[in-house]
Amino acid sequence: MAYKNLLLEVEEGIALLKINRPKVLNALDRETLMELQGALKELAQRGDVRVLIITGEGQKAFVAGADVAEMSEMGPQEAYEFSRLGHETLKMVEEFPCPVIAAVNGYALGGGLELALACDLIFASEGARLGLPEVTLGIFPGFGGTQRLPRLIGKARAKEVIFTGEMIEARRAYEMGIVNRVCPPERLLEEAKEVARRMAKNGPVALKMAKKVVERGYDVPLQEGEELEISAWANLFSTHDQKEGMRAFLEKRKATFKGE
Ligand code: DAK
Repeated sequence: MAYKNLLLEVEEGIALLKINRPKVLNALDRETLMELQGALKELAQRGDVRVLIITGEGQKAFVAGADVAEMSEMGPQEAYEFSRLGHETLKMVEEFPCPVIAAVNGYALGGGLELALACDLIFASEGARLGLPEVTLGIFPGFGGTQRLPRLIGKARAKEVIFTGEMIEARRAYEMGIVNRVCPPERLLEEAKEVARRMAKNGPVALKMAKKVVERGYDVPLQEGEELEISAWANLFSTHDQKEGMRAFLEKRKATFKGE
């Protein structure tokens, strides 16, 4: 399907999705969020996608936030609907049935950083700048930033980012544990694709279930998380891929996974 504000390609199981509004630094308006939902549904249904990479078009920005021009005119009802739309979209990213890598190629601000935080891994280019500047606009992060960032880096560090509203360099974001790795700008997409290809070789059902168990288990007491792990792990023994993966190891050959 063709999108107005997104560019989408799939090559050898790796989907590359670019937010494509470079004139406004890829700011997220309602139309783009709705298109994102459409693209995520399309990719999840295809069956041949093993890893998704999300990045921004152009040299300057991943996503510079929710579209301030559009938001500035909203009344409370529209703001409520916009908030729901944003939350639903990021939930779809978080629950996407394969690993998702954010390749942060420039500014990742506000809703843009919140989008990256909904991804499983964040790779950032050396010059990228990240932040949650919402308080400078008289609001606070509303697409999950107040929830996902403290869980990722702890309350004190998250509060520093949220309360100052200041941008941080990619290297500092790495030290804080927001970013998995920092790459030279010309290497960013290639490094994301290399890691994606390595993940894509593994059993798709195992990846999907591992992601689900990490996500669900993170927010529940340890014992409950362990129960989730036990049942999901045992269920894998009803799949073709578990049999194939273990047989291939014993027969000293490469496994051919089917995703079932
Ligand atoms: N929205 C709309 N347009 C934006 C934008 C944004 N977030 N960011 C940049 N642009 C536009 C600029 O207006 C400019 O447009 P023209 O003037 O050319 O028409 C163009 O992109 C280029 O930007 P600049 O000229 O400003 O470029 P600079 O290099 O000088 O500066 C910058 C880059 C990233 C430092 C600067 O653009 C900037 O500060 N942008 C705003 C960053 C920001 O505040 N982002 C956070 C937005 S608030 C909610 C949930 C979540 C949210 C909201 C509601 N609910 C619960 C309801 C999320 C909120 C946010 O994300």
